Amino acid sequence: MRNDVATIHNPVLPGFHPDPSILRVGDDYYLATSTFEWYPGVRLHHSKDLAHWRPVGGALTGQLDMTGNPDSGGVWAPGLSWADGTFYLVYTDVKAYAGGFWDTPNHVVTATSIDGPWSDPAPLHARGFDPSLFHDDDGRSWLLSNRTDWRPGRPWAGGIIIQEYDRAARRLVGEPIDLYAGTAAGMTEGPHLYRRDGWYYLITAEGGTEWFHQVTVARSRDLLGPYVTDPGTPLLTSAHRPDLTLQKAGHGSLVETPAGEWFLAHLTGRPLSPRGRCILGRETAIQRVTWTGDGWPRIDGGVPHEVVDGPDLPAHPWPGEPETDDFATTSLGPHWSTLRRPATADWLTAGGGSLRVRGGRSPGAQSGESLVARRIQHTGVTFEATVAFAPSTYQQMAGITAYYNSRNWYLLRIGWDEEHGPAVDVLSCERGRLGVHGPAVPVDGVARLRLELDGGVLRASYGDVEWGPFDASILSDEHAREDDAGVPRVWGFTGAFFGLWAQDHTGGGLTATFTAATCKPHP
Ligand code: 6LW
Repeated sequence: MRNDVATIHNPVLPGFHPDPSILRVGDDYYLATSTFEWYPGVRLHHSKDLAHWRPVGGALTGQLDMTGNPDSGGVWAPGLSWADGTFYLVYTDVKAYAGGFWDTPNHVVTATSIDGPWSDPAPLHARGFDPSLFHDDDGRSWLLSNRTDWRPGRPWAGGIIIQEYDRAARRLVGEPIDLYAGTAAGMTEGPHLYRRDGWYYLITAEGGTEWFHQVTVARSRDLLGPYVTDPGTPLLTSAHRPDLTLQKAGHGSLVETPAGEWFLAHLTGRPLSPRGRCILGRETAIQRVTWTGDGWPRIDGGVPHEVVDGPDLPAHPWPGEPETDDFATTSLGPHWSTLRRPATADWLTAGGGSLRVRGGRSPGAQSGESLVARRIQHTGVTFEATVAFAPSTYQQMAGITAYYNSRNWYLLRIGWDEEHGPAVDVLSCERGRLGVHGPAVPVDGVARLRLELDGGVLRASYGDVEWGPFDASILSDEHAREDDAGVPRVWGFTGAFFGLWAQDHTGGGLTATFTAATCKPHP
């Protein structure tokens, strides 16, 4: 380990940050990750040393309409690139993935600053997902993606395709070409293309995004191929190493420092126990890459490392996030996300020390939910907030949640029943089955509520009263996935969140007022 450089501690982006697309512009590094059914769409981070990252915030709000998107639909793997002073961001807004067909419309937005504003989206094709743009030295740009195949009896992953993209006209031209069929690992996706020493290098994700995930490299002298797979494939995997902390290693993208050092940003997951459940979702890690004499990239041992020598650059840490959000300003901090609709004043207002949330629809509505949440980034962490809410029927409730998707969550809430009037208790949902957990503790309209996560265990409390322990492992990618005869009906691609949630099933939109939301990792 060298002392003169920043040390990378993986994962660099803990909690739900999958499918990293990394980019350098000058001395600045940027990283885009998937956000699925959460707004703002596409999460962006910035670094000066690859070791320390600060959230820039999200790119897409008004450009996206995720009304009715399924759980783990929405914004899948984005591709961030840069050409002629402009950032290009391509992404899929997945409308459907179950039932054989895939509805995967791809779009591109642009901005001259990473802080935006991002342009209106220009439509691309919907032939597959995991889009990325490659800007060649001759000024031409190309869209890569996978190709999906709905035909029964065929593999759904039809390989990697490429099609020219006209930057000035903002549209695809010509026809897509089959670029790479992939290896025996299968499920070839997540393509990113790079140039080095006269070669085109195609990086793909294979083996599926779970335990058998890997990073595959192929190269060609010509952009359109043929691409030859690295004889030492894969570049990275944890498939044969269940003992490692970092699992699911795959879906990578490369970056080169100005001094010519190379790194790979990639997806990883940290299960609660070996090959167990991942409540933190799929996270982002960074590995150092070297090159063999005949020009193939290598990562030490071909496996993901938790501690990695950073680039030969001075360490550049950023100020940490405050533990307590006092909602002093009218805009939400970059750590907050909202479910299936952007944070707009018709249902959500912040400022003056509180966050006011107008009660919305049930989670199953897949639209109009009133949920503001932040990623759980540690397996030992306490989330607290004060809620003021005055329900007058069982059809109104507000409180704090540990949430995975519409079918798996816990809600410590102020609700109402005939016996107690307004009262605090816990409502849970596991694979769509609701449960109410007493005691119901009468409350005069204001309560400071607490959720404590300790590994696979969740406890709820209000004053001296405790609920639980509850099984927190249901808030995981693995439990969220539900299959029909081996075919996924619901994917689990996101991660667990803590959130502030108000529901009003009367249609009246009763408002809950939240103050002092605190998220504190355990020492
Ligand atoms: C991502 C793709 C994948 O777009 O999962 O299993 C998708 N494969 O690479 C969601 O992260």
